[in-house]
Amino acid sequence: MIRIPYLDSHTGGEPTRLIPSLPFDLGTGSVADKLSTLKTHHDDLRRTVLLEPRGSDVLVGAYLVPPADPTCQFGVIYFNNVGYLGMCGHGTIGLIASLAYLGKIQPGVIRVETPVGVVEATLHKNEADEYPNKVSVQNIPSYRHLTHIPVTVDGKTVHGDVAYGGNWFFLVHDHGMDVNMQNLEALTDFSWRVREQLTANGITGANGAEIDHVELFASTPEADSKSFVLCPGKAYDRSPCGTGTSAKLACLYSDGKLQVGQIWKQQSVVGSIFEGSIQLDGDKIIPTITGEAWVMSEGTILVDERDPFGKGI
Ligand code: PYC
Repeated sequence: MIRIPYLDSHTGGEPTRLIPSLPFDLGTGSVADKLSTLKTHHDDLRRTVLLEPRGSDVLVGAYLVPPADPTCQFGVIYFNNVGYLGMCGHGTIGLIASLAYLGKIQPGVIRVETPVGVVEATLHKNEADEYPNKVSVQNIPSYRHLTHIPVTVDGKTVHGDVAYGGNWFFLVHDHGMDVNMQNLEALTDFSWRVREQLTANGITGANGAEIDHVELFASTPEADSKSFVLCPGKAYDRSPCGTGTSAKLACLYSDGKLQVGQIWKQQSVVGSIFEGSIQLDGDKIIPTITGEAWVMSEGTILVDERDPFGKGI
């Protein structure tokens, strides 16, 4: 029997399953190198941790790995039901709150190496006795790559911006759909078809990068904006999506609609809110995303070698 300890949290409704130690060694390279070893040699662990019957398409996983960058305390690799993420905002908030729960960190600044760069998390002090769970994540430089790109789905043409916030996003405003929980099936279907059209029409991020997240925006009286975010494996993000909010902030800045130091409140389709703000880095922005995470389950994954579905369906 293989035993793998885990700790589950959620950030604004979006779960993160933290694997604090891997059952094998990934060498001494950068976190990007470790990701490439995982992809080539250990992808069955991703499937074991996340897929049914043990997990579900909604879960995002986080492997805690040693950083190569000497300025970082931790390294992390995020993964989902279909592969790996460059960065994950809700996941980093969940990771930091989970490390606080485990007693591994105190309030303050924690530098984390991801496959796409170093992010700086601030764990805020808590008034109560419980573990601190409010976290701000200073993300990697983010930017808009393409503006107002038309995409036609079933004869209806919508327009979207292509932007990077640690993952690649297509951000659509003129979809005309209700962004609410009663409309999840239609939102999922439409976003998926937008994504298919991006692929069919060769619309990509920089250097041909696949755009694997679609965001549909709407207005709300409870925040500056509300969004539905479809993730690469067809699950929707229950949180406002940290990397998606970073992409949104990059577009707002490029449009002259967001200034340095201004707070932007982004609400998810389930109602949770992240606060975002920006600093500048040349013609890119450095977004900071703030949210809260709650630990909700801890245990041990058991993999019985005889189980035909022990490594996922
Ligand atoms: O919060 O960045 C995020 C994220 C990406 C995919 C799911 N959540």
